[in-house]
Amino acid sequence: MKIFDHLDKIREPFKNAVITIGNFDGVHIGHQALFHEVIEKAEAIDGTSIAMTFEPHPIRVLKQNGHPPLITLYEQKAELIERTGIDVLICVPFNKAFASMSAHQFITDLLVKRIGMKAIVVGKDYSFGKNREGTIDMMKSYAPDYGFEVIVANWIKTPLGSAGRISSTRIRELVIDGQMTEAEKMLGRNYQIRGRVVTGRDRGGKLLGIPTANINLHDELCPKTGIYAVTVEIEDRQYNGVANIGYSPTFEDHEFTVEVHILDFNANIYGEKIRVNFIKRIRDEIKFSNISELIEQIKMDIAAAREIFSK
Ligand code: RBF
Ligand code: MG
Repeated sequence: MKIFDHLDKIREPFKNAVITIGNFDGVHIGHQALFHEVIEKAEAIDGTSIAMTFEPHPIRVLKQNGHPPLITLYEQKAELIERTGIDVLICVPFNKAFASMSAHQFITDLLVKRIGMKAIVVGKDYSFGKNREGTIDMMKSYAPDYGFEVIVANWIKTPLGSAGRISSTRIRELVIDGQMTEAEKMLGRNYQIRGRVVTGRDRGGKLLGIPTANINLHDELCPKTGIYAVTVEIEDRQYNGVANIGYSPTFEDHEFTVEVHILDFNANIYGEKIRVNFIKRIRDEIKFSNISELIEQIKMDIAAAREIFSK
């Protein structure tokens, strides 16, 4: 996949460009279906499949008071889009100037002239441009004169047993609620966080005999506090683990941490970038009256996780 991180880097229109446009936070199965329609159409017209997204996420630029944490930061989003088989990712640096572009200019100058759009794939609720004034009908009204086709994709069916339609908002709610199995169905993969291993309180290994790798999260969505069965990716290897997210209420410092104990592992990984995939929530955090009870419980968590992984 070729990535264009600035519009000026697009020197000439792409051959028979088929495009879809969105924030694609989460690259969930609904987004993936759009990408597959783009790829299919591109194949049919011997064209180029293109995804256009924005960085930073527009809500970060346009919202005055904070914004929801993201399911996928840019690096992971680009990786996931690449995995779908899309030829080109156009990542528009988003700022207020770009946001003020009219829907007309967006279609004619950017999509048609610069990119060479021959077809656009949109979801049923698609709107775009300044104040979301661009609609599917507007897009369709330009199509004959500017020589492109508008393909409105149907919603894909919600996975078995889950309610409502698939959306980034719904997935955020599920993750915040610790419903990782439900989130997994809509993402088409496990929810993942990434971070560098930082120095913790140096208590897990020394005091409890259960060392943990602590990671700092930035803009990423954090699952509900509690204990989880996870897998951990370090460079090209994957391990099983148990994660604890929360305040370790047994202790007095009440510091929020995201930490993972990696099973059957004892290398020093300070400073390394790791990825943690959430498989299943095991329980809430508990305030224990003494450390040996905490250790006993963590040993049971490890056994519970091993049971989950053996399935
Ligand atoms: N700390 C608590 O105070 N209560 C808990 O229920 C708790 N559960 C944990 C479960 C696992 C699997 C792990 C790895 C840690 C847990 N901790 C808990 C955090 C523990 O206190 C922490 O790792 C050490 O204090 C090191 O900072
Ligand atoms: Mg630790």
